[in-house]
Amino acid sequence: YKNPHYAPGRTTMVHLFEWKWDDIAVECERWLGPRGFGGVQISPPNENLIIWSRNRPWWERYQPMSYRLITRSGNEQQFANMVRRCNNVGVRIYVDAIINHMTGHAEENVGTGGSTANFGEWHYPAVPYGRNDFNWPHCVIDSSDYVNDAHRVRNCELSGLKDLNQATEHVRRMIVNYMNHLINLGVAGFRIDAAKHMWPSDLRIIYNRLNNLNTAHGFPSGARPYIYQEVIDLGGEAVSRNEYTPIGAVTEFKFGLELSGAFQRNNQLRWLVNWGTPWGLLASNDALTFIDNHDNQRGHGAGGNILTYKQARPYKGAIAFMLAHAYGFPQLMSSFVFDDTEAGPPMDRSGNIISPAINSDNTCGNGWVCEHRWRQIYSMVVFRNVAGNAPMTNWWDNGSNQIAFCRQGRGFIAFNNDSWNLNQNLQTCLPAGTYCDVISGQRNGNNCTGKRITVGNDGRAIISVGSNDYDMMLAIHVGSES
Ligand code: AAO
Repeated sequence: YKNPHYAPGRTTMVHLFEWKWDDIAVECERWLGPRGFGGVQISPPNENLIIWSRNRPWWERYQPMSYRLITRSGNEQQFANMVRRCNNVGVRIYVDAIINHMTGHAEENVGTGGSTANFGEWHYPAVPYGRNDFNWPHCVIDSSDYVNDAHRVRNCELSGLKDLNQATEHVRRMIVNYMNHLINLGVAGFRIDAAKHMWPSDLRIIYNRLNNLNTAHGFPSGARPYIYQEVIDLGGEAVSRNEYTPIGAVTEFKFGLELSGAFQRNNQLRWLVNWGTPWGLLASNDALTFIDNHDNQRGHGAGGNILTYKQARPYKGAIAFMLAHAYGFPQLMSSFVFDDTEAGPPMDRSGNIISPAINSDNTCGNGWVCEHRWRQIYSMVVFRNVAGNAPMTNWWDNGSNQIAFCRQGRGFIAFNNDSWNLNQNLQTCLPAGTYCDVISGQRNGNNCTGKRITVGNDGRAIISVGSNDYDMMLAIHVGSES
């Protein structure tokens, strides 16, 4: 369950938060496939409660009404079409699976597919679920439970969302049917929402009942779905992330928190010399890594001091470090613009999501940020693909916030987060030649729109990153010769 089954040479997925299926299909074909992205995490595809009383917040997608594939993002036919078209261009689809609970929102009662429920009675006819499918006695998690009561974290409601009992055979069967339906349609894996709120022993049974990935979509025979479980564990929790690594990968929330701190100069970059398990991070193979996610970029979940698109310069630095370093399985966030932390995606007055516009410089409009279309970010996806399994070597730092390292023979990167210039003769571990920095510009035929770096026969080059440069890093790799 720990292999994302990316197409050969691909390494990185992007969360296209609240995108429509038709838009994702074209994005795979015109951008993600050609640029070497490995996959897309999509918003939950199952029917959710419509919440007009809060002007259709983004979080209504986390209020399941049924497992029918019908949401603001599209219907089942559009979903199937997206998965097929993305797989055809080597881009995998990962589903955000909400299997811990059902909607518990008090004010409304109609789902995106027209289904209704009576949650006061724990009755969800469109699945169907009834009283016996939930945990009893009824209780709601309070914040102290996270510290000292694993039982309540698993068996009480997460903020009033009706808490399914995954020990029940009927519940297991409904969940497995839902997930297998998605696997048959060609998805490559799942984010398990709120995994810490379910017992690992129940999850193991559910995972083991999942089908192999669909060979008609290009997966090898016998391939298991990639499973990454959302477990927020920054330490001091009654529920530990280590309870979940035996059954799948886990979202590593410490990763983005620590890198956000470092790139905001709360910690010197030189300490990143031993980035990885010595920092208390999960084993690399177990870790789904990211800087921000859809929750903490707006103060939900493990919020607080996380870099986002709103602090673009240090954010791009942190993302570049994530992608240049060998640790973990990286995921990029692709956001819509927001000030109100509850606000849903760009929509018209009927609540239909408005598609992103694509500008001539490849960036997005219509209220979409599209971090995955920022040059400094998509170029680093290529860097990571090119670096492959090459070891990290030749760490250099200035004892402060200037660092550099190689991915032996494949790529080289330098960062300057100090308030003075970086000017050094450094080992790049690359074959001699002239390279185009993929951060300040890009290669365009024999032209380079960014800085040119000349690597000598000894692999060394003069590296300059000014403290006032637009970006704080410089990156070159095999394939960026110019
Ligand atoms: C909405 C309304 C609620 C209403 C509810 C029911 O906002 O007011 O009561 O509906 O009608 C999302 C939104 C929720 C929304 C929900 C349903 O974020 O606001 O509720 O949709 O519409 C916990 C879970 C984690 C969860 C996170 C948000 O453990 O699984 O809360 N994330 C996922 C999704 C998320 C979604 C759901 C789950 C539900 O990614 O989008 O919710 O499907 C501690 C615990 C964490 C806990 C946090 C939050 O964290 O450790 O496990 O996350 O508290 O309470 C420091 C600590 C850190 C601590 C944190 C916050 O950072 O180190 O451990 O402080 O105290």
